Amino acid sequence: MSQNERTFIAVKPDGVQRGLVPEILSRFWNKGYKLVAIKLTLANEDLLREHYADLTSKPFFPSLLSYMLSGPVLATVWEGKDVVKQGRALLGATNPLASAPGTIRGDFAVDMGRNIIHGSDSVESAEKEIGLWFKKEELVDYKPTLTSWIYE
Ligand code: IDP
Ligand code: MG
Repeated sequence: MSQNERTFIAVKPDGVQRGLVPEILSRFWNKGYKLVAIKLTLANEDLLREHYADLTSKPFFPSLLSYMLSGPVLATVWEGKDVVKQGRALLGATNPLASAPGTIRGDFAVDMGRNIIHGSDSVESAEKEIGLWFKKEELVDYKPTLTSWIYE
């Protein structure tokens, strides 16, 4: 299992406005994952149509679009062993009412349409999403000093 696996995690506009950015970053940092890229940004419709390409025909897509356009998004990329799957576990189920307590959505959200955070669902989606939200030069290459305390 590669220590270089990457995932795209975004704090959605409600998570940003509710001041949950530090809490959410802490969960990934404290777990031991490496932050590779981070920026506060406004999405646009073209980007979101690509990001959510599999959902454009869903009845909730128009409200998902306006939700994601309602304020800034904190876009991040994290790296580490099994980070895609583990990241989804840190997030909790899509519907916060079904997310276990202890997960980000389980602890901080109630509604599906205000579930505060996005995480890639596979290594392939992660690659696609990182490419959509970040330029290559925004992904920072460095070696965290804690690596040998996190990996055997
Ligand atoms: P995910 O974010 O857990 O990967 P997806 O099925 O990819 O879930 O859906 C993307 C986002 O669309 C969800 O996080 C949620 O905000 C929204 N969404 C999904 N299903 C519904 C729904 O049935 N009603 C309202 N919003 C939904
Ligand atoms: Mg998804």
